[in-house]
Amino acid sequence: MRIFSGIKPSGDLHLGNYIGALSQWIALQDAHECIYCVVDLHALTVAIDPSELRRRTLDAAAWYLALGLDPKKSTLFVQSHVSAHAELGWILNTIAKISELKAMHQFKEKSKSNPDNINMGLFDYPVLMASDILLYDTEGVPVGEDQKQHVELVRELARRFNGRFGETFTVPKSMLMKHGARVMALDNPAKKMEKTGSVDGYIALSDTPDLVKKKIKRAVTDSGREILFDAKKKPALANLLTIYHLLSGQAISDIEKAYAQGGYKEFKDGLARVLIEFLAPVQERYGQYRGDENNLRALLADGASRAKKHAEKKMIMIKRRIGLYE
Ligand code: AQP
Repeated sequence: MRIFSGIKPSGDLHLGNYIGALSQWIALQDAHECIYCVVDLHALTVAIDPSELRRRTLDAAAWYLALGLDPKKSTLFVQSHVSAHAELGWILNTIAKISELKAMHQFKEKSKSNPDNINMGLFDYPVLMASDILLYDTEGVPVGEDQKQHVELVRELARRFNGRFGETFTVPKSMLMKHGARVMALDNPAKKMEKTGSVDGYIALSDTPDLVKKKIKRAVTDSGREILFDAKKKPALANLLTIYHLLSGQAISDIEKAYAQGGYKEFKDGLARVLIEFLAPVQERYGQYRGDENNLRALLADGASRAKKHAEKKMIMIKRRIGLYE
C-alpha cells in the first residue's frame, strides 16, 4: 500500500501525536511504501513566528527520526519544498463546497478557541490536506481520530474529481489505532490532547522526567479508588490506562491487577516511570539528529527530491484532465 501522513509543526509534538499517528507510521514502513511529511504550510493557519516555524520544522523531522522513521525505507520531506501541494490545493478548492468545509469539527473548535484569527487558511485546511494525500496516489492515511472527518472529505473530493474529469485520484482510507486513536488531555479528559492546548494537558516528547512526574501527578482523575478501565464511568483513568498499556505493552487487565491493592498514587507513579523509560532513549536519539543539522537538512532535501518526482508527474496528468493549456 502507498501510505501518506503528516504533522504540522505548530507546537511541541506530544504523546497523542505519537500514539495516534507516529506509532502507526513507524510500524507501517516495513511492509508499505510510506511518505511522511512535516506539513509546514498547515502550521501557518495559526499565528506562528517565522523563526519558530523554521525551528519547529526541523524539530519535528528530528522527532520522526528519533521515534524510528527510517529515511531509507520512507520518504521524509517538508511540505513547502514540493510546491505541487499548494498548486493542487487551489485546483481542489474549485470543487470543494463551502458548506462541506463549514461542517468540519476542527474548524468549528479552532474558530471558537481562537476567535481573533479565523483565517481563510484555517477554513481551507482540509482542502490542502486533500492535496497532500491525493498527489501521491495514497491508499492509507494513518491518523488520529480527530482527522477522520477530514479524510472523509478527501475521499469525497477524490470521487467528485474522478466523476467529473475521469479516473485520476486513488480514493484513500484513514487508518486508526484500535486503542489510542484519541488520547485525551491530562487536565481535561473531555478534550483531546493537543499541541496548542494547555501545557498541563499534554506530555511533550521533550518533557524532562521531573515535568512528566509533575504533569502525571496533577492529571485529573475520577472518583473512587479502584484502578479499573471503564471508559464511560472513569474516562480520565481509562485515558491514563490506555497510555500505560500502549507504552509498556502490558495488557490493561494486567495493569489493573498490578495496582489492585494500591490507589491512584501508586498507579500514577508507575505511569510516570513507564513514560520516562519510553521517552529517555527517544530524547537521546532526538538530540543526536537535531544536533547534526547538516545531516537533517540533507535527509529532507533528498526526501523532497523523491517526493517532487512523483508529485510533478501527477500534476501533469491533473492539469491535462482539467484543461490547463500546456
Ligand atoms: N490527542 C490525540 N490523540 C491521538 N492522535 C492525535 N493526533 C493529534 N492529537 C491526537 C494525531 O496526530 C497527528 C497530528 O496532526 P496535526 O499536527 O496536523 O494536527 P492536529 O490533529 O490538529 O494535532 P494537534 O496535536 O491537536 O495540534 P494542534 O493543537 O496544532 O491542532 C494527526 O494524525 C492527528 O490525528
